[in-house]
Amino acid sequence: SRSSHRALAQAQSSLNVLGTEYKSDEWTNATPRILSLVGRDLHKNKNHPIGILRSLIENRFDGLGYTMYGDMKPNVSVHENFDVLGFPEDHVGRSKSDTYYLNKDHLLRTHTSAHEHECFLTCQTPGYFICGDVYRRDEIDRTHYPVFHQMEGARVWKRDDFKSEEELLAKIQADIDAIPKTDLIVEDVGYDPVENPKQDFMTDRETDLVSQHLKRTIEVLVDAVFNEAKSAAKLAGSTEEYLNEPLKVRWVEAYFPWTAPSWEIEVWWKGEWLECCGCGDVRKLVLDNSKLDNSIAWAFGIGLDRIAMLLFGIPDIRLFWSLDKRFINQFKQNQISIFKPYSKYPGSVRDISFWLPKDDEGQYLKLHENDLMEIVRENAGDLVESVKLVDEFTHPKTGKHSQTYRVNYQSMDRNITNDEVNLMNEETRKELVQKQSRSRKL
Ligand code: FA5
Ligand code: MG
Repeated sequence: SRSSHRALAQAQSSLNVLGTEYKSDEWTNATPRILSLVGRDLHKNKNHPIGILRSLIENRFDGLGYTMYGDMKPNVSVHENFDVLGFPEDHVGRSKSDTYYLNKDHLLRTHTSAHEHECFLTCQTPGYFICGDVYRRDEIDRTHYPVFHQMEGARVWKRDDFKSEEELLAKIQADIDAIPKTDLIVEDVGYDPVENPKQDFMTDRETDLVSQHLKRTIEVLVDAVFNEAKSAAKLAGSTEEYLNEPLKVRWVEAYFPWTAPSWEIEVWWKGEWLECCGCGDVRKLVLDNSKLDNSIAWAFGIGLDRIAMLLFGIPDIRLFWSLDKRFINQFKQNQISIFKPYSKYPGSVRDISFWLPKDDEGQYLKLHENDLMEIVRENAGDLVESVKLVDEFTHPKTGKHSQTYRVNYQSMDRNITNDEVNLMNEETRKELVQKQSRSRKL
């Protein structure tokens, strides 16, 4: 059965990821199913929506001084992914419930910023882009998948390259002037000097110019991508209202441990603000430990999958991973085309209810939602469409606590049988019982 496969894999003393051996320990939680997705490299496939979106962006920045990286492996150290970027020890991103660990010192990168340090050390051009697959333990629904793709960008100015501060500022201004103009409608809140402060090592003028260069660069990216999305929708015959409106974006303040000030850009799309990219001026700590101690820089990171869903009209994020020819053959290099559904297969719903176990002190143990998601995912893989908490109950007298989750099983490519669904659901139920008795023993 699937759960005994998993038990076996976890009992193994090491994991091999893209040729590197990792000795398992109590932090190891990357499952065989997740590891089987490492190396699929959708971002390297020029005929796949993710690869097509990547090319669209990279082509737009061709000749503007950026090295394009796309081959960096997703198995990285905790040091690269968190420590070197100044993540505090207690940051939730570091927890086993959010991140896939290979062992206590290594993990599957949770963001492409894991390579910021290395790229700052080695990149020979003023800037770079990195595209890669990233991994996060998360909920299961139409827009969440444990693997998605990010594109990172960064740009550096070395003070030592200039004779004076005036010359440096003039150069950044010239670099801003060289950025193509867009006709976006932009709303910018600036930044709060207390909540989202600039850094002392940068002057006001430097902060202002570096931030302008950052924002104008991301606006070019957003303009290219979303205007392309509009053209594709029009070409496919859509006459929706939003297609005739100018594109609206807004800058909102954000927080990242390795940038200050920090922002996110949101795009007004079909009646709602869509969060698409985090960014900011790189913190001194990161520059210093990357041998850029007399430099100023910006960085951003954008998620590709949700944007590709809009661009290609893809209704469910799982489709990106489909090997069905009816999906794969619809997409061609450098072409944005609207996905034509080949069929819709019925879903099959099962509820799973359980009482939460007590610990030795008589406290009810909490099940982390991501742990439940992982069990369902391991047993059902891409046959699970969504998992939702539909009911919670605390008994008024005993204080006993119960939860009911609703699992929708549905394939993008074929009909699934009741027997199949029952089997997967039963495996999940059994594993929850095992987990419950294990946690009682702890
Ligand atoms: C980051 O990952 C930062 N590394 C971004 C960054 C880079 C900031 C450099 C500053 C400097 P965040 O977790 O917000 O930030 O993710 C960035 C983008 O990835 C989001 O805006 C969103 O578009 C996308 N994203 C995040 N989580 C998911 C998910 N579960 N599924 C799909 N896309 C996601
Ligand atoms: Mg975010």
